[in-house]
Amino acid sequence: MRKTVIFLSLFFISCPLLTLGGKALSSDSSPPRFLEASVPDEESVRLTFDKKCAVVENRLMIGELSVSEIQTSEDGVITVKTAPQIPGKEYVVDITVTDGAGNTTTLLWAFYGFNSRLPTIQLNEISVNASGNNHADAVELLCLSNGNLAGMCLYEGSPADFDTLFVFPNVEVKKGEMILVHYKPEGLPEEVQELNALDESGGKNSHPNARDFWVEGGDGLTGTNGALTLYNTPGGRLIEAFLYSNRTTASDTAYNGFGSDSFLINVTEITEAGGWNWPLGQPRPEDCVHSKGITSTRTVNRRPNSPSGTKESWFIGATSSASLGETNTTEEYSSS
Ligand SMILES: [Ca+2]
Ligand SMILES: [Ca+2]
Ligand SMILES: [Ca+2]
Repeated sequence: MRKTVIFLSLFFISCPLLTLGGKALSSDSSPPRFLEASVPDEESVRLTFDKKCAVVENRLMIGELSVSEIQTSEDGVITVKTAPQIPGKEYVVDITVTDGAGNTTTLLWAFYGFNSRLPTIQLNEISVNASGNNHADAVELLCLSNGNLAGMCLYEGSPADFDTLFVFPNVEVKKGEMILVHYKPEGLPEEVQELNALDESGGKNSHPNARDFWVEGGDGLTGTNGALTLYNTPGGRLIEAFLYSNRTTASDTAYNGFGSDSFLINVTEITEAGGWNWPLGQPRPEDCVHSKGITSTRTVNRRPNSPSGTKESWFIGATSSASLGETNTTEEYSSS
């Protein structure tokens, strides 16, 4: 008989599994192995193990959410029907399953309540490499429909390798609303997360008509080579990616030309999710948005009505054209 205890968090995908093994005595000594979990809709949670198993009596809790039904399948899927989840609220599944041969596995798995009302939204302006009196790294998002942001998240990197993860709170947004995520707060009391009015926050680059959020402990975005990814929920579905680089396959050979292990991990994960267009079919740094020429006042701007995940949808704005919280410039920077 073997017992396994696993703590898993959807928020910290990269954390190591904590596995506590017991004594192996019987012939079938392998405990059910946890494979994956997901939240298909606002009234269910799905856990997948490597073999058929059942929930041990009184060993399933999902915070204060009541459970109405548990379905198990031959291929190891356990589907739990719950009371309606609150969008964006953090819940923890605490469950012990058994394979019927005395082998059990205990799992703690954290997730955010399903949000069926995410707005259509895009990355709209990116400020990296910013410094000086009135400038700091930030990401502007544009809401293309009404909705609620709960649980949506922005990675500085991608789920497999990231510097920061910002999870948006439960807040209603309107079509046309702009959101600013600030990556280098100064720790000022006026830097507040704008859950209600749009003019609540002060702080560098805050805007009275845009919704300001601050990445706690953020130390800025990498200046020349990096990835940003927007997901519907931590570790969930990729909404959009932004990749930028000043490298080329001619200038760099390390890590397929991307120059660092982390960057290549991001590129690979985004590519597998179908999040970036590679004209030659394989990732090359020159097919990221070219970062040479970006300054505090020359930010990277999304072209209106342009598709996701291609460098053609972005351009570096002319000097002094940064427009965080406002409509993007149409004037392009020319290095010649
Ligand atoms: Ca504001
Ligand atoms: Ca950083
Ligand atoms: Ca703008």
